[in-house]
Amino acid sequence: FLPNPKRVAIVGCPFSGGQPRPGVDQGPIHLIEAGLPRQLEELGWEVHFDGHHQFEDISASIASDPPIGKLKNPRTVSKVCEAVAKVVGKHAREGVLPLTLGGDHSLGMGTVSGTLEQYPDACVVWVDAHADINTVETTGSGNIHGMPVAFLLGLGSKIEEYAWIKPALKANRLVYIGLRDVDAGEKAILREHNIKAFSMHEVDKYGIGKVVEMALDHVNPARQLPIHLSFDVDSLDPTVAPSTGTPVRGGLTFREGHYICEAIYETGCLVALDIVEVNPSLEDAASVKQTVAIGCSLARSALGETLL
Ligand code: NNH
Ligand code: MN
Ligand code: MN
Ligand code: MN
Repeated sequence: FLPNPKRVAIVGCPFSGGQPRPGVDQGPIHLIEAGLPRQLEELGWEVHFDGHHQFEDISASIASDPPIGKLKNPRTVSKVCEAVAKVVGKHAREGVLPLTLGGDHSLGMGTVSGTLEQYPDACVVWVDAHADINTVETTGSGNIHGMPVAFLLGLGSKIEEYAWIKPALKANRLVYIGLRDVDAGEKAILREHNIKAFSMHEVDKYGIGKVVEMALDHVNPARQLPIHLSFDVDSLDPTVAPSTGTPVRGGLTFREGHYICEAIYETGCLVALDIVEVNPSLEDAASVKQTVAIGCSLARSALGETLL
């Protein structure tokens, strides 16, 4: 499925409305300024990047976007994600691999929707400390970046503003790696729908090589289905990627994170990639630089770096 010639379109999404901490909207700007487009060119990719996505006036939108139930900024998140789904879908249709740079992880409902439009049988590997599967009913925070997977699966009661999402993702085409901070309501959903998850406990027990193999055996047994990799940098240990909104200790090492990306590239099935939740306004300058550099190197690994 990897495009031939190797063409990647960077979809920069300066958006933070799915969570409360300002600054995550600057993530994509820092990743680009750190030289990601040129780094990917050096790997042999033809890189399309025509500037960061311009959403209609987000601050105006958020100012007139009262909660729906518990959900915060619900209309704004929906509009932004619908626009992202269109852009990602268009790139996928044209045979260009979309690399979405967040921004917060609510964007995942847009990116995965876009992928599934072109590749209805795609599977999703969600690398995260969190399951992001709260429904309208279970969310405690009301932050929509904790909910995109529920929308993609069509779980929870429907809200009109999100009617554009066709819940095309099947529970058996989804797998998690890196979980360690999962809400009680989310655990019940994972159990009820038999969703495969490799938490840090399994990473410790089996090692990352075996975990990725088992994860792919579950969602993509013959390695013939397209793969969407949605990588939340908070899956990494906070000592590795400190500048993120909801760090949780006990996370993936530098190599474990990169190994996941390399192993998925190696399948030849990658069709879309998200790197999200880099927040350059958190922690000191050295931490920001380190986290931005890791965002870039994860993208490079997923696009073929370090394999000999
Ligand atoms: N589960 C919590 C919530 O629903 C935290 C989600 N935070 C994340 N997810 N950063 O990746 O708000
Ligand atoms: Mn383009
Ligand atoms: Mn996430
Ligand atoms: Mn997370």
